[in-house]
Amino acid sequence: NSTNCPLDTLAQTDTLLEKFREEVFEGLHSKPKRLPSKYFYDKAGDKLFQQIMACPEYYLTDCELEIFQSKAAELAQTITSVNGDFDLIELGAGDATKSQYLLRYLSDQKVDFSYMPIDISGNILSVLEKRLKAEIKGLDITCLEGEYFDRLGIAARLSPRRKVVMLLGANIGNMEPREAAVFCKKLRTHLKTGDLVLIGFDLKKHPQVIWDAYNDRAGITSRFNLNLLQRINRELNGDFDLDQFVHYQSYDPLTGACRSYLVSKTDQEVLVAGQPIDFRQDEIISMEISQKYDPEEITSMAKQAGFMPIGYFTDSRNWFLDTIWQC
Ligand code: AVI
Repeated sequence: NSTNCPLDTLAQTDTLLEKFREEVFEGLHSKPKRLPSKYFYDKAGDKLFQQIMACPEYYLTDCELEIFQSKAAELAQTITSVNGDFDLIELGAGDATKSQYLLRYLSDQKVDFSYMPIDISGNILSVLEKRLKAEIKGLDITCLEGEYFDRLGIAARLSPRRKVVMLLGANIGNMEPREAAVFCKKLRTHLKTGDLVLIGFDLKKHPQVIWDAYNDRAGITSRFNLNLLQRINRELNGDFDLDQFVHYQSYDPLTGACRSYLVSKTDQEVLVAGQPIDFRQDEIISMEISQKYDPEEITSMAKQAGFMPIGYFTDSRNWFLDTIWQC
């Protein structure tokens, strides 16, 4: 656990900051300009995302919560249908809003497992660890701060037990479909025969429902996007004027791509770490994709990556799908 060693933590913070700087410059020098949405989640971004999840329009969390609350026993049954103790690894665990129901169920059933949440936000992991330890007596938990595959390698070295890897919250939707396919193949190479993955996908549905979820009336999604400019100001010595950019969201029901942009209101020059970046009026920065899928597309992605789907769990409206794949 990297939070135990101050020197390691400092070195890691330096590397993460350097990577952030590189990726921001790469994105702002691209045509069209883009910024990686994985950097939305600093302390302020974590808070804004919590607020998004509580928005009436943002159905995703409620749907997946319903699946975990009402189908914990079925999920657990599928997971334990493969023999042996296991490590339950959660990629991008956040505050474990959904997975906690599965953790509680498995603990109540006296199933032997350890929980290993992986998240890029050390801040959210320390909150999570404290809360889960208090709420689920005897839970064996090891927090791993950093990028998914780095930490997955560490998890494999920490214990020889079989792995059950969860990627919930439609996090896979924040990758371009091509990248998601590559990600699944890479995930497969980190796992052994018999290991499982449990992945949450947001499904295609009425376009208006999707569009509304990313255009909440309270404007929190807009602030969530703008917060990345604020983060660049703070961490990379930038001078973005947040009032000079506006959030714009699109959803294409043909492809399932739901995309967010920031649009420059004027011609302007912004300084980032001393370097000038020019914006024309109405020029966009592409911020995030939240891809929506058909169940058929999901099954084909699983098979192409070398997984066999062994369970499909949906909410009562069929808006969200958690699926379990076996290696
Ligand atoms: C974390 N992720 C799955 C969210 C989503 O729905 O794409 C992030 C988000 N962006 C805007 N609202 C929520």
